[in-house]
Amino acid sequence: MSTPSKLFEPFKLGPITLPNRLVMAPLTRNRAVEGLVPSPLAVEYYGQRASAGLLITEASQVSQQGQGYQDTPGIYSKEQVAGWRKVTDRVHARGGRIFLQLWHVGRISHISLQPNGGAPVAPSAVRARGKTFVGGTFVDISEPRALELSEIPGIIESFRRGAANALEAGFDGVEIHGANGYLLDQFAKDGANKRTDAYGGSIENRARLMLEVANVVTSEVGAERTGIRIAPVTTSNDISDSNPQPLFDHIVDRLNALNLVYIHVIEGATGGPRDIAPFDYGFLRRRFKGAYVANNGYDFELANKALAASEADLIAFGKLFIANPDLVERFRRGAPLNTPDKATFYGGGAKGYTDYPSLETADAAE
Ligand code: 8OZ
Repeated sequence: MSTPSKLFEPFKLGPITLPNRLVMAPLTRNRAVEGLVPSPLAVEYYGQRASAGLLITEASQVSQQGQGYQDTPGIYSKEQVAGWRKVTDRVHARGGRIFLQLWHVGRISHISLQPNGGAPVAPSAVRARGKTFVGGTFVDISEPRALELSEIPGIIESFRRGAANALEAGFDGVEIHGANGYLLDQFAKDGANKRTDAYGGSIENRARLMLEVANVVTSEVGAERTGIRIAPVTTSNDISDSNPQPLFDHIVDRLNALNLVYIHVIEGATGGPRDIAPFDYGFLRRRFKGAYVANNGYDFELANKALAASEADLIAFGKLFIANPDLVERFRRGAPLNTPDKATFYGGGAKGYTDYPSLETADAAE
């Protein structure tokens, strides 16, 4: 007899009911086609995973300026909205629910992707040490320029428009990408933000852009359909903060006041160790009255433990969903899992994208 698992209990997320507690984490796959439109393969890929309690799309830039890697999909053109509509139609036809992740990379970009070959934008002109992927190879991240105060309303507007487009494309909601060293995280953290205006210095000032974005997005689509992803201590994309606990205590307090439906918290180093730095996630959990989505390195056992201890409401799985379209059913049956193939994570076609077998297709093939 296996112990009953809370993972398979339904959960009410704002106006929608999730049939289980498994969330497919947002996963960059670099397979968008002409015009940075999701491809027919993306329709298949998300459709195959519709049994997840909730799907979150790969990060999707809200403007050309917000792009930092080749072949990532956008949510700013009519063609992109039409492409995403095919994805949401397929997921809904399969009985699923899907949010779109709204993204601006800020300084994590390369001039070749930027409008008129200009510098990527950032809170401050501080280059991130690291590489991005463009033109089929890894290249150094470009030197950014600091955004003018007068440009900030345009950034906020691009998120608002992205959120409106997501609804038009049929999404059930949106997730704001506030994590992993991208624009909103760059503003929030003092390793990247050296500004001396209303968007720099104090915690309140550094958190301002993320909260202003959250405010316009919730006004556009409703707080009950808006989540946000944060990564308090991640070191991804050369990001750091000298004192993340009070920063994120403040951010979560303010998100709570805006009634966001969930916070999606990457605990530890994104895709890496969970214990790189001391941080009290329980404090965020207790402060926030919406749902807590936990992510990073969870497996079946750790997920059950976190749910049983009420440390989280939902658990987001990344690599496991890449390799197991029917992860819910595999967990339910205690079936073996397919192994994710790193070589096909970023870019390419069907291989390593839509060809991982489900139990059903594996059975049928026998
Ligand atoms: C992997 C490769 C490129 C981008 C993130 C959007 O870390 C990403 C990303 C992940 O949030």
